[in-house]
Amino acid sequence: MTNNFKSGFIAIIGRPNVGKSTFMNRVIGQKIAIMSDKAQTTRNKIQGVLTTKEYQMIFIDTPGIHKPKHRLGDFMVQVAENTLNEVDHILFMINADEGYGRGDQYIIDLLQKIKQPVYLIINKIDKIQPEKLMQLINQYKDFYEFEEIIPISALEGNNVDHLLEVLAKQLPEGPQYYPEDQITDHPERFVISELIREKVLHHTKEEIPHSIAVVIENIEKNENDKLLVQATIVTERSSQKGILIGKQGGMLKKIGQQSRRDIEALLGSKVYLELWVKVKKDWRNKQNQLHEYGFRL
Ligand code: GDP
Ligand code: MG
Ligand code: K
Repeated sequence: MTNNFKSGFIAIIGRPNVGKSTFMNRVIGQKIAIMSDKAQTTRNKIQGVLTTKEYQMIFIDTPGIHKPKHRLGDFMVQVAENTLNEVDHILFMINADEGYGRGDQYIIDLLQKIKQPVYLIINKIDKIQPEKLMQLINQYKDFYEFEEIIPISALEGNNVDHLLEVLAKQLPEGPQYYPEDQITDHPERFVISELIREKVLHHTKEEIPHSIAVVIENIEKNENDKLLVQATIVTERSSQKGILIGKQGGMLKKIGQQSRRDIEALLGSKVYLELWVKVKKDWRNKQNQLHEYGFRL
């Protein structure tokens, strides 16, 4: 791997049926690494990993954002918002043939709070006239300051290469997070860390805000075919560490038990989870540590 290998996480959001899956299939093709469908609503699923010699793009689905009809709990909105603030790029996909709808407004409102670059992907351009496309572009331009507006046809492949080139250019330098031949049933560090982080946020709502990271230190099979997962929750202050551990370790135990259950469901295997809490002052501001934790803020 060369020094200037690039990598990053890309969230794809948009109403149902706008063509997200079709786009993923087009982009990843044979190389697709679909995560287990067992992962449920509040989680961020890795849709696929695209690895070339120059870069690795990890595409993520953020399910909470696809459900504008339901009244979302604060927590789910928070998870969605956190995810969107941690990825490198956001692709907001719309269906050219349908145009603007209430579901889009919900997403646009959410995006107002996000600082990451957002690309508007107008899909299904094979179904519309050029005039209609111009209309859409002008309409959406007023809604939000998109990094770029890119019309594509995921089904026929029009302009998809261009989109990938644009994204590749903007990716930060970074490690190859996943092996080139990433396969489905392999333990997924990122998803596991998100599952744990979700429990932490859930149980500590006010006290522990965004200032935590979960690092998966090690995953291995032990003699009994149980999967050993060792993870560290990184906080910024020792007071936060205290809260996370709780009275007689009660909080950490609760977080651990619930995380383990979810990880087992995800991987379909018995899991032994070891959780630690570490304090790293001001980690959010330290570039090298952010790197270590797989974040790009
Ligand atoms: P998702 O719900 O956002 O994942 O949407 P899907 O990828 O499942 O696509 C929904 C429907 O739209 C499917 O029938 C696709 O074949 C169709 N579709 C997706 N992309 C395009 C496109 O670029 N052009 C056309 N004409 N149809 C598309
Ligand atoms: Mg889909
Ligand atoms: K933004």
